[in-house]
Amino acid sequence: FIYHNEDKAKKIWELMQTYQGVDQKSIQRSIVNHVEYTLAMTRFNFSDFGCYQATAFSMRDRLLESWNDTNQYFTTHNVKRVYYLSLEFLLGRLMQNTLNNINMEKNYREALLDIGYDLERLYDEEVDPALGNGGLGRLAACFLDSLATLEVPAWGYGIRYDYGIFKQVIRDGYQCEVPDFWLSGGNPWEIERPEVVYPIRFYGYTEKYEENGVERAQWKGGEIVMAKAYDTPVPGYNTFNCNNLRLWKSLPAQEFDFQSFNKGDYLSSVEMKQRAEYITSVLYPNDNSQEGKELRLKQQYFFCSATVRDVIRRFKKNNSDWKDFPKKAALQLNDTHPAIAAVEFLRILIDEEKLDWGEAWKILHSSFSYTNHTVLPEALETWSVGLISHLLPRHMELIFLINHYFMEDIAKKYPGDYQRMEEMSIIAEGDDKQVRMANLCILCSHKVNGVAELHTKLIQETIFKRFHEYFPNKIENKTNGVTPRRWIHCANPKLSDLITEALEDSEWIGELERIEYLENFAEDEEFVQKWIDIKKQNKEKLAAKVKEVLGIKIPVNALYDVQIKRIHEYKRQLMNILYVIHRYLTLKDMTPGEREKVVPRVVIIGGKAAPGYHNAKAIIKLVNAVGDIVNNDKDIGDILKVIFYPNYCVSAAQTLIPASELSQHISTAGMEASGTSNMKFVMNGCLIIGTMDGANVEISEEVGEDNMFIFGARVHEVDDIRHRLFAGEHNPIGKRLQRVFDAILSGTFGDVSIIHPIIHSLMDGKDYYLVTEDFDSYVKAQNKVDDTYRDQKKWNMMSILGVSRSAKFSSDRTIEEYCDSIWKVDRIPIPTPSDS
Ligand code: 73E
Repeated sequence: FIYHNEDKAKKIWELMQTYQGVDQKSIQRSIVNHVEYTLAMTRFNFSDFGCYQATAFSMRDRLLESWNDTNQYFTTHNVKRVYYLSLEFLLGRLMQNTLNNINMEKNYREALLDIGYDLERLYDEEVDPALGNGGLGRLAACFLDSLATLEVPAWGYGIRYDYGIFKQVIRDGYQCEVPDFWLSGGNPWEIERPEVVYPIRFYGYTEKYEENGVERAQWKGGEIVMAKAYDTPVPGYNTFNCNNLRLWKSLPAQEFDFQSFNKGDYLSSVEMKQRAEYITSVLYPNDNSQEGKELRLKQQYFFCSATVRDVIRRFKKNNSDWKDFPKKAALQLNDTHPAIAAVEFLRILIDEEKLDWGEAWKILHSSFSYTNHTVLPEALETWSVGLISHLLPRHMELIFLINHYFMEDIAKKYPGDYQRMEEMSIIAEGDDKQVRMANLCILCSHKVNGVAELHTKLIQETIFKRFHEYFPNKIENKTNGVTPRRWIHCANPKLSDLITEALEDSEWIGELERIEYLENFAEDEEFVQKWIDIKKQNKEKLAAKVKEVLGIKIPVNALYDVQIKRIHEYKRQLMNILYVIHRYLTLKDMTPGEREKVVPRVVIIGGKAAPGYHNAKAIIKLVNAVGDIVNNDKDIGDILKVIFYPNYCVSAAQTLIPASELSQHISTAGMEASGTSNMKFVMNGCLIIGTMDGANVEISEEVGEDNMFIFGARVHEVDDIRHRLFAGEHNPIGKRLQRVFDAILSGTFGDVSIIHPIIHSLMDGKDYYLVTEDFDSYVKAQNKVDDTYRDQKKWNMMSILGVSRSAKFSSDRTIEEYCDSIWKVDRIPIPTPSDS
């Protein structure tokens, strides 16, 4: 070699600098290079989409530098890493976020403008990568941003689905699902890693053998599928550090099964190949409910096995003593979906690394931890013993063993308490024995966390009560958070600039605690006027979008009232639309003069229903049907508009949230674990109407109950009320609500017979979600909203106070808490090459 390694690295860095300069020419050169040489497009005519792709490639080049250096540094310093295992990452578009994080938005905007392209238009060319259902997947994405920003060595691991969450199209008021093949135009952000592949086994059998007097087992036979890695760089805000998101795609083990080929069974060999690829083809579109299909379990194991192997390989590069593993790796399970990773890890330690049970268990237990996101019974995962034994025979044996040792401990501590043993067992007995994945996760983890204070208290006292008694320090709280980079700075750039102007620097974007100084401006007239103007501009932008998408004109001077989230009975979009109908009927009773005095409202509801969730789909139909009547009623005009916003997704949220003035978080108390959009709305100056549920409780503690519209039964009252309702002891339905039901049933909104069975159940007291019970206090809260909105000074003050008191809900705070009390990892800022 002519150069020593370091000299060589320096020389190459200098060469790279000639390519990666931050001046206009360098940026332009790299973009045009990609137009001609990566995309092979002609410079005489490339579309906005072509320009978007080339720009993304040029940005990826930059990211790769810091990404490579970061990983190199972490490896040579043998640092502890966090691994966030999640079946879902709801990333949203990457270009704007990336430019902001690497502080190059201005440079790119100017460079592009100079060659005739508008950066904002390019943002809209990007497909929204939607590899998640809702809050759980979006939380994972916010965590990635905060981990990188806080310079924590961390990798996300997940699945590279060919099809993300379906696109929602509304036909005749009904939801239709259209596949989302998000990769059709290529994905310029990812790097394929053909060299990072692992064989993954399914089915087969276990073989027992003896080795040095010890009985050992080996898993054999079955089918092999390959897992191939795809990496997406995750840059932090205002740091050179760049983390990684590694997603796995399934591939056949070999192109052709030559044996069947030679036997003349060509078609079945191709079928095998397709079966392998099928594993990572589609994201299951259920939020907060389990789909117990074999393919889902296959996805889970496939991704967990590849991930665990990858983590172990990285560990072994620098370490030889297994006892050090927990000092080098912390694996976080995002709900129970990746639970099988724990068993796979144990299997590798015992069967392949030949550790004894005690050692292996200790290593597993000190490195794994688990987040619970829901108490809804239909979402708590169980898998039948039969299915696991068939698909993963060795894992089933290990689960039985884990359970056996645990049951021995319980029997020792509580002799004769069979009820307790039954409750705590991983196995639910019965004709069709089930594995309770949450129990498995709790046992395998040193820490378990809930996602908001109320939720954590609930899991400690209800679903995990016995575990909390037995492991009193295990279950703790980590209130969710959201990244202010995407949810203020990118989504609401004008608000971001105003905050920066008021605080006289932009550091709040990376340290949200600083935003509290905004409180000083809550009554500053000049500031408040700017605040109002920004909201108005955001509303105009949304109104234009609604016009473009739905052809409906919505007034800008109305109160924008928004509920956007997955459609679920517990989230009570039904209560929202019932109230809207009540409002409509009340308006119809009024004289034109009276109507003029009513606060005009635009009610927007958006969200996807799981394709098999009949009642949720019925609610969507009702909202659309109500919109059809109300929006075309000449008596009503602009005083009330009802919009079902189709295909709600991350990029839609980025337009909707900054334009909202009131947002609804109205789940039945105790049912929404946390909610995270509530936090985003507050950060964008929107007021909340909500129940004392999930993180709403903490939001009310921070911003003050007076600055929110809180209503409804409290969590400790819910069980009794429900019991009363179902026992037929319910109060008669109030007059207002009865009138609403009558209007629906008599066809005021056309044929909405799909919702009739739900309405009839409510009238019969079969009201599991307490819609009828909470309706009156909801109406009261809504009246208070109107009264407050009339006092614009007060409203704006509440809005500004909300933003200035939202710091707790930054995911940076959440991640710091995970780092300190669960992962025990340090912040590792890496030096930029020019420093070294
Ligand atoms: O309250 C939200 C919470 O904010 C909760 O419903 C959601 O997780 C968010 C982030 O913590 C959630 N999603 C799921 N469980 N909880 C879930 C369950 C099964 C499949 C997909 C998602």
